[in-house]
Parts: sequence; C-alpha cells; structure tokens
Amino acid sequence: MKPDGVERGLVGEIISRLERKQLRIVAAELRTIDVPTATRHYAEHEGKPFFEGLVSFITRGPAMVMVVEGPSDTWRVVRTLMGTTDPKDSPPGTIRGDLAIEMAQNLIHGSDSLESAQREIAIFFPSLV
Ligand code: D4T
Repeated sequence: MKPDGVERGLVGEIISRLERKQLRIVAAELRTIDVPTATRHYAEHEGKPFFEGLVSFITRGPAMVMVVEGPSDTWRVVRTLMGTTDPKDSPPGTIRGDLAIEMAQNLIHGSDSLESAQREIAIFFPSLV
C-alpha cells in the first residue's frame, strides 16, 4: 500500500479486500521506504518523465509493505483486485476503481509476474527468501 493509502486511512479497507478474497498475509510492516530502495524497486522506470515524482511520492511517508499468499498465481489475483494503473480506467469493484482517481496516487502496488514478486520480496523482506 502506497503512502496515499496510509495517509487516507485506507489500510484496513484494502487489507480487508485482500483477506475477503482469501489471501493470507505472510509479512507486513508500516515502513517509510528510502530513496535507494525506491530507485531499486522502480529501476524499470528510471529515466522516464514521471520517475522523480514517483520516487518522491513513494518515499514521502510510511507505506504498508506486505507479502500475501494464496493457492496459486497470487500476483495475478492481486493485480485483478487492484485494477488498472490509471484509476480513471479501472472498473468499479477494484481497489483503484473504487478508491483512487489519479495515476500518480493510485494507492497500491502489486508485482506483475512471479519473477517480479520474487525480486520485490527480496528487496523488501530479504529474510523471507
Ligand atoms: P505499480 O508498479 O506502482 O504497482 O503500478 P503499475 O504496475 O500498475 O504500473 P507501472 O509499473 O506502469 O507504473 C508505476 C507507477 O508509476 C506511476 N505512473 C505510471 C505515473 O505516475 N505516470 C505514468 O505515466 C505511468 C505509466 C503509477 C504507477
């Protein structure tokens, strides 16, 4: 959950949606992400026009960093619950479709493949790997 979700008091709402889907929380910490970690996490976007804004947004206050587990393809389950990157295109019923309106403050990140999940868990919860 990105800092806007924490600031807006949506931590419970968003965790509740994940839990109602039957995903299980295996790690969670309220943590202010530092700039080197944010840069590593978003390495694929380095050099893009929105990169600096993205890093300053993601580091501006505590994020709720989590690992969740499900029976299979959990990254895909979470991405479906999240909705599309731009909340304006995200359908009602999704986290972004119901609760966000701007792309630069879209409440939640989710790994977009098994490989990304492995990479990102290693960044944020190295002891789990
Ligand atoms: P994240 O990675 O934050 O879960 O979002 P997505 O996986 O849905 O989308 P992304 O990696 O393409 O974008 C990362 C992050 O950058 C913001 N963003 C993106 C932005 O502010 N302007 C843009 O033009 C794009 C493409 C939103 C999400």
